Amino acid sequence: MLYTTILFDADETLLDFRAAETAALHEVFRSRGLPTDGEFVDAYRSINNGLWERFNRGEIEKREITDTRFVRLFERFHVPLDGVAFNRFYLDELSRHGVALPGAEALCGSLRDAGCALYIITNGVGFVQKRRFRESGLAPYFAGTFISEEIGAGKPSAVFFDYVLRHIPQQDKRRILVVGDSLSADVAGGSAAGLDTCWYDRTRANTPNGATYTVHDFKQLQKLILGGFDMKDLQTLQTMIDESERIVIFSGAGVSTESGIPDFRGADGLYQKKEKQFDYPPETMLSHTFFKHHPEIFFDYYRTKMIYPDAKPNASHTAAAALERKGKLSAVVTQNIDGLYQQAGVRRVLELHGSTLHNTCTRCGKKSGLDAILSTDGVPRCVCGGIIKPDVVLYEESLDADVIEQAVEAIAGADCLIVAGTSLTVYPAAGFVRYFRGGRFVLINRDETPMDSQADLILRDNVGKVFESLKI
Ligand code: CNA
Repeated sequence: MLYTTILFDADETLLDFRAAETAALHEVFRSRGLPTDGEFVDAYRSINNGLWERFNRGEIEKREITDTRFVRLFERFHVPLDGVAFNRFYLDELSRHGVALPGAEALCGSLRDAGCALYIITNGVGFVQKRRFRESGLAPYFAGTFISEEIGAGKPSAVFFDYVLRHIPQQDKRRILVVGDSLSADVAGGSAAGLDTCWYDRTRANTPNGATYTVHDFKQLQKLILGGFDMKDLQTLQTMIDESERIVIFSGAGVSTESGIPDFRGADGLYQKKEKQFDYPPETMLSHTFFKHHPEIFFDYYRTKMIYPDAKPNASHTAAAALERKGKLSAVVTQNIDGLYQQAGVRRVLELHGSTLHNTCTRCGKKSGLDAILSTDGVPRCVCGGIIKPDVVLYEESLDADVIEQAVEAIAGADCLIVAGTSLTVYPAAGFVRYFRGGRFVLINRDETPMDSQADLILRDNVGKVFESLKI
């Protein structure tokens, strides 16, 4: 479990605010002989929502919402009542309606039982939110409640989040997750405070957003928080790394997905997508025979799907560089062709499948860089007229014998083997793992692999996240 502290927004995340608001409005309007539905209630909602949005953008003070929403409504409909006093009446009624969303109590119970500390972070009126929260039955699962009115600032302001962070025991920001339904208040505020965020997109709006994660239901949220690696496993890995002197990292496409390069077989991998613009499966297009017979289609696919000149290394690559600087890494043995380890500063990278950064003329053998592919259209040609071929190992081609020898030697001599982001299904590369004889065989992968049963330690999570959490 990576996140041990969860900061939950209240309304529309755990509490059914819409139901509470509807019931309270109905009650207060009815008791004063005002309409309880139709245009009158719609107008209230639109005034109120507009004010909240302006508050979330920092344009108005919280007081302006509560002091003016009924005043504006009554002005519009010529109701001779005091809107400020009516607001107090309404809030008192609202505080009696605390209804948890279906499944919220089970979620909070499972998170608390797993050892998570839960907190409420809510924009709202102190006594109303507290009472509604008590009414909802969720209060016993929570270690604390932070309400904007009591702090003197609300989400998304830095003042609010700084206050919360100063008042919770967890001081490692990487272990804290903000969960909420509002992109402007919860996601924007949490991200600005340097926290990971989870947008609860209950209505499946699927809006582009800056959240670390998006979930649509509590099941997904529970899996996200509890399904990742355990802190105990992270500590075991940390100890293994601390005690090792000849670490080898054996990696695959999964270490680069967090840099925006899709893998082949993962959930969002190239093999899962229907390639509308291409008539052949990726394995066929990336074969030697296909390159020879259909070079135009090969280069079309290669340029569109295999080259990512703007990709930047992520924590998996920079951690390898840090281990090497400390003298603890013998080599990175990778199936990747993206050059991201070198970009992160790793010096000993054994590229089993070559690299997209290097190319060779099939006629005169002249070497060229990525530019030879990027600055041309169609089939790239050398000055001699020959076809320029990327130095990547295509299906049906053999691996470089010298690279194989070095890789096998590094793996056989390692005291810790970290296999990361690979399905371990592409041979002969995957078979090299079997040369490891040490006692620390670690697998970091989102999906299961055929060698899970042989691993001493498995962390089933995002590999970048795991490396980011280690102290190297
Ligand atoms: P693969 O078969 O696509 O498997 C990738 C594995 O990584 C899957 O099991 C995923 O579940 C897992 N995974 C994906 N993202 C993450 C993540 N963030 N954290 C943890 N696990 C994750 O890829 P392999 O490397 O095993 O297969 C070898 C092929 C893929 C080689 O020939 C490569 O050249 C080729 N490839 C390389 C790149 C690249 O260079 N970045 C990209 C795509 C494919």
